[in-house]
Amino acid sequence: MKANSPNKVAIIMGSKNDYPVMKQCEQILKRFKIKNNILIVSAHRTPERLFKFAKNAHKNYSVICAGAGRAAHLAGMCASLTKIPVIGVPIKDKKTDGISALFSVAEMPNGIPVATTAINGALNAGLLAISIIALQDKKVRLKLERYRVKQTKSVKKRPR
Ligand code: RP5
Repeated sequence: MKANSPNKVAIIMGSKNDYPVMKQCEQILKRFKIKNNILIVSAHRTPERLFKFAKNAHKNYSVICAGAGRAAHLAGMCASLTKIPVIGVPIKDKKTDGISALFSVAEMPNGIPVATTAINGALNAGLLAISIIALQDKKVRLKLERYRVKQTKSVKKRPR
């Protein structure tokens, strides 16, 4: 990562139909006041857009969160074209349960890593991006600590 890389996250998805899931990533970043840009970039339907985006990503972003369903090559292809961290979100769509997407995102060959969340795990993708940014940004680190404390306190001892 370049020293002057902006603390901005790219949220990309293969289809506008992935947005209801990827919105959770957007919302958690918003809560932490982390800038983000949301784009539709499809590995299969817009390969040239993908190439241009990923080749230039390091100039604009510090992390990429990439959600896709079915034959989900988006995160892996991005990772092959950039050195900034890529977090892949396998998405369950109308036709599939998300398992094919999970394997497509998780089963990367040695040398090109993609951090993979659970199926539809867009919120955790956002939190992981926040953790990465927190390594270099003290304000974000403190917010993350407060978020965790609040979360812990919100868990009741009994279910009723
Ligand atoms: C993937 O195929 C997309 O990420 C989406 O999850 C899935 C289906 O796309 P649509 O046909 O709904 O646009 O590339």
